Order: sequence, then C-alpha cells, then structure tokens
Amino acid sequence: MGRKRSAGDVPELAAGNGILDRRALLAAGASLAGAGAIAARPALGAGELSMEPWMTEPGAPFVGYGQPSRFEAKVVRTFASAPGTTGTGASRTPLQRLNGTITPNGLHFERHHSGIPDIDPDAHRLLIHGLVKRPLVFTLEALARYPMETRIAFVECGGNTGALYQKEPAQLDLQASHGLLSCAEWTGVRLALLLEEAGVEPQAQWLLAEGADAAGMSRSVPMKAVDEALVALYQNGERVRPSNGYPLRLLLPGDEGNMNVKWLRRIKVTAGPTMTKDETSKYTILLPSGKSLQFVFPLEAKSVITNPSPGLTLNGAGLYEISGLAWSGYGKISRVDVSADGGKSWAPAALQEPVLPKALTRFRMPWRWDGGPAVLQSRATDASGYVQPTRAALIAERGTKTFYHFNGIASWAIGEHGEVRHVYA
Ligand SMILES: Nc1nc2c(c(=O)[nH]1)N[C@H]1C(S)=C(S)[C@@H](COP(=O)(O)O)O[C@H]1N2
Ligand SMILES: [Mo]
Repeated sequence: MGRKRSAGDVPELAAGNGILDRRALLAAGASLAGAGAIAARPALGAGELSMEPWMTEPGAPFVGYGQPSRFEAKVVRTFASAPGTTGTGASRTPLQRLNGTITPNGLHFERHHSGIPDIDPDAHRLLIHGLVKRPLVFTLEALARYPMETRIAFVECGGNTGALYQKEPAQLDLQASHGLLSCAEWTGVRLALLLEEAGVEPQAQWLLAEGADAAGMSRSVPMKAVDEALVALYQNGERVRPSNGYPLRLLLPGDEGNMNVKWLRRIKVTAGPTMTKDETSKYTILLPSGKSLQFVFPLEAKSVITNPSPGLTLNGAGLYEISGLAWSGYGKISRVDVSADGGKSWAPAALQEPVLPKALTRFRMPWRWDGGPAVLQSRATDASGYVQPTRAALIAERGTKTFYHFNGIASWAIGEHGEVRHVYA
C-alpha cells in the first residue's frame, strides 16, 4: 500500500483500513479537518445561539466539597459484592467515560477482601518490627513530619481482564472487562526511609505488609521492591480515600494491585516470604502443567482502546480519534501501535506527554472509518523492549487455567451501524 500525500491538508494514510498518520494530530498546519470540519456543521451566525434559562438568573451557591455536573450522573463505578457480604468484592472504573490519565478519587477502582474499615486516624498505628535493630511505631502525626515524595502510578488488580482467558469473547463493556485499573498521584513517605530508621538486619531479604481490615490482607514483599515503595498518605492531593486505604496504604508502583496493601498497620522485616493465605491460595498463576507461578509481582506491558470500545457506538463513517491507555509494571511505555484491520497492519500512535514510568499513558490515533468492517487493536511496547502479546500467543504460553495477569491484545469489532463488540481476532 503506497503512502500518499494528497493535495490540500488531507492526512496521510499510515496503515490499512483508514489509520492515518499520527502527526495529523500534532501538526497545527496539517489539520485533521483538512477539507472541512470533523464533526461540526456550518454555522449561520450569532442567531445559532439562543438565550438559555441559566443566563437569566443568578447561579447556584457554594458547597464545601464539589461534585461533578448532574448531567454526568452516568459516570460512576459499577460494583458487585460477594453473596452474603456487603463490601467484599470489587468496584470498577468507568474508563470508557474518562480521558487523560488520572483517575478522580471517587472513581478509583476498589478491591476489598472484607469491606472498608472505618479507621480513626488518631488511633491508627504503623508498626515496623522483625529483623530490625529498633522496632518503631508511628502515629499519623509522626509520619506527617517525615519528608514526603509525590509520584504518579497506576494500580491494577492482578485479576483485571481475567475474562479474556475465557473461550468465547465475553460481551462486557470496557468498565466490566478492564475497569480494575486506575491511576493517581500519590504522596507519602518512602518506606526505605522508615526502614533505615529502624535499622534493617543484614539477613533481612523480605517484608510482610499487613492491613488493618477484617481480612487481615497481607503480602510478602521482596526487599528489592522497597526502593520504590511509598507509604502513601495522599491521593490526588487529598488524604487517601477510605476505600483506597485511609489513613495510609503501601504503594508498590508497577506491582499487581494486591501488593499495594491498604490500611497498612504492620511491616515485619523477615528473612524469607511469610507464605500468607493471600499469596498461596490466591494471586498465583496456575499453568497448564499444574504448577503455579508464585510471587509474580510486576504487571507486564498492556494497552487497551478506551474509545471506541464495547458499549459505545460510532455515529456514521468519517474521522475519529482512537484513544486508549497503555501501561507497564516494568517502566515507561515506549510505543503503542494501533491497527484497524485486526492486526494485519499497524502504525504508531501519538503518546501524550509526559510519559511516566509505571503510570498510565494516553495514546491517540486519527482514523477515517469508511463505514465498513473494522477490528481495532492496540499493542504496547515498554522501555525494556517487551511487546504486548496477542491473546493467542499469551494463551499458548500460559494456558487458560488461571485468570491472573492477562495482558493480551484486546480486539474491538466495529459493526455496520457503528456498534462496537468484543471479538477474538
Ligand atoms: N488491606 C487490604 N489491602 C488490599 C486489599 C484488601 O482487601 N485489603 N485488596 C488488594 C487488592 S486485591 C487490590 S487489586 C488493591 C486495590 O486497590 P484499590 O482498592 O485502592 O484500587 O488493593 C489491595 N490491597
Ligand atoms: Mo486485586
């Protein structure tokens, strides 16, 4: 297929089935609009605007804590609790209704093994003990006096997109299939600093991190993960929400969500892993051989097109921006390729700066839909050179006995009426 640059401002084709050159999004001159407006209709003049009721009377008064517009009532988490419980289960982020990379705190996904504890911060303590010279106990007030650090990081449940291991493509919207994924700006004290103060003994190779919830959720953390670990007190500028670990949580950027112990109350420094219930009965990857991979912490590179995505509909042929998210537990995203022909041809998408390690990266790709059949896919590559596998390649290697750590390519088929459906391509 020849690359062509037509007369005027019509953007160049970069791959099959209408994928356009990403530079069309960036170059002010080579405007996507080219021969006309993308979606607007011609205006006749000032008469197009009418006097609306909100222009004729004073607006609403102040409130102490703001809420989104009442017209955005659909932008909510969806959730389900385990039978016989109220708060055991998960709630999911509406990724298909958000843009940018930061998840608003009220929409951050949640995963609770025994509901949300109602912790009084004045009564909460963080204990550091085990193989240390000086066991220490911290109040919130004490922690607030330590130097803090801020970083943006995603949290993704190791079970996110587990439904894509199923034989048939699950007919779920993006929120249901991929919604155990969020990204926030976290601020807190480096765990390394607190451990230094406690004085780690030379034989210490692991930690145990334990939460103050009724599930007593706890995980073993290898000492080498401590470099990046944060005892997070703030989430997007405000105190961590109760649902995400108030008053403090462990943040291990890039590692499976389960490692980010919420409501953190205890760090025990140990020689080896503790083999807690949460890392033996669960959060292991069962292979076809019957063996399990244990302690697989980082999440490998992954991406998904958030718009369009199943449940959304394209409104007629024409120009669209394909937009999505890419992330890797190993570091920065270096490249995202997009295909509109089910993986036959690909072109690199534009990555929104800043691209940060172990954070969500927004990619965008201009696309001209001709109204015919299309299968949209995205494929992430990270700075380590790792390339997101096809679903078939992932399953050939790992089988389908597990539902953790699925990071295969997802495929969205566009129907003739613009409807979007999950398919295996
Ligand atoms: N104490 C405690 N920590 C926990 C959990 C929990 O149930 N209890 N759930 C874990 C799981 S499985 C995940 S995926 C993440 C979810 O973090 P979030 O709820 O802030 O999104 O928290 C982890 N930390
Ligand atoms: Mo999880």
